[in-house]
Amino acid sequence: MKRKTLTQFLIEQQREAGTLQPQLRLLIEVVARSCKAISHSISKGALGDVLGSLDSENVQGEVQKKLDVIANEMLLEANEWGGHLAAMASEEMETIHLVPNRYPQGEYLLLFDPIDGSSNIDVDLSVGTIFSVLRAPKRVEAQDVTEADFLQKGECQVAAGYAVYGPQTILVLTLGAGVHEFTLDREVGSWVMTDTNMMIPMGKREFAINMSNARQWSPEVTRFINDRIAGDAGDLGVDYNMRWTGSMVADVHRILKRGGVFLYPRDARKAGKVGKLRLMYEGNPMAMLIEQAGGAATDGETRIMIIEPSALHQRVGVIMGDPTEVEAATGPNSN
Ligand code: P6P
Repeated sequence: MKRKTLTQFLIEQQREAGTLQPQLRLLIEVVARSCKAISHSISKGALGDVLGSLDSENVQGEVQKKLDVIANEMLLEANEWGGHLAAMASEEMETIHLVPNRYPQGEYLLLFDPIDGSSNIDVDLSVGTIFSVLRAPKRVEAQDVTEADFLQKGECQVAAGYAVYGPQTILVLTLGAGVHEFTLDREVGSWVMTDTNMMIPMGKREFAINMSNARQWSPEVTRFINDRIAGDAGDLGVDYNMRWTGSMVADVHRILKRGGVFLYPRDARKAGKVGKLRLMYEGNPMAMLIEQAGGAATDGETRIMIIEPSALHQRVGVIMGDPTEVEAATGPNSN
């Protein structure tokens, strides 16, 4: 049977489901095209002078990889002129990026982590791009959006997705009605649907966490992990497996496909920083995808999608995946 392309899927969503406004369809197509270009740059490696770090740091205080900046520029340039966006925000930019006045303003806001797990690039391991789409507020003619307009809860997202650049290049997308997977056909240059209405396989015994942070964990997370390390000799009576790829996108994609749970919990490492991952362009979009696939996503106490943001780059603890596992790792009084 002939496989459906992303364009065909989006046209059907627009025509039949009526859930897809034209500007949002254009946004998804532009982001998907940008991910194709990013994939092409990544695959050049040392041959394309895209490896290594710059002398600069991003707003997170992290050394920027060349591809962090290249991918960020690709997403900005591709999305500026289409008239579908009012502004953009990125892990790599301290402040929001307004669509220049020479272009029409649209009704959406786009947030992204252009290269998630970028330290993997120099050693040829999987990385990803994460994106989140919010509605821009209704505003009077020529009134610019502000950073405050981006501070919307995860459940306000109208779409979310990621590209994972691994042995295949795969785009995973939700418009709020299921999770759908597209694999890049490099010969034709099309995104081809390879999975649809994805649901996380339940009851799979695999967890993803960076064990080197163990001394910083909460008692709940410590007990959760120790029970699983004890395996069939412990209270659970069954063995677990562990994976940690250093890229949230790659780990969460594995969980979507074969189950398990991902944890980057808040830890005591840095006072005031509730975790390493960022709420607006990592926690929220990945939580929307996981929940749409039948999973759960908390910060260790609260459902991520209802957290009221207070800052564009605020951090969040993340526990997401199989709901039974998430519940076991989430502290009491969670909501
Ligand atoms: P660590 C990548 O830098 C990232 O933001 C996530 O993609 C990934 O899950 C995590 O940080 C890896 O962190 O501390 O294990 O290097």
